Amino acid sequence: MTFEPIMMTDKSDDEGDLDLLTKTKPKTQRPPRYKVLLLNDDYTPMEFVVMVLERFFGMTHAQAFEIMLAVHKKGLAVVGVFSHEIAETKVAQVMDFARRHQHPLQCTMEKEE
Ligand code: TYC
Repeated sequence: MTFEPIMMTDKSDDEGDLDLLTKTKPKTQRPPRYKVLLLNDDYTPMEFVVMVLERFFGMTHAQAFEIMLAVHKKGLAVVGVFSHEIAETKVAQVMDFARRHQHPLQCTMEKEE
């Protein structure tokens, strides 16, 4: 007794969903992340910026002082990366806190990559 190979010319017969499993690249969608940036200015007191970083970004005093100095020297720094909603909330909290204390401190967000 001999076995003849059967030529499959129509992938609709027994290949089924294997096509999807083997040939379709799974594109895992990750939600976009947003950098929150703090901008330097000439008037906002250093201690106020340190307080902002401690209060709204959960930094220790030493971390906050380091980042504040980086902003002061370089003009701006990323102070955190968050989902769109959290980033928006952080920016609003910082801007509102600065406005209430009459400091011109600016905080913005931008999409990562
Ligand atoms: N440049 C300010 C000063 O000399 C300090 C400062 C730091 C302001 C960081 C804003 O995001 C800032 N008083």
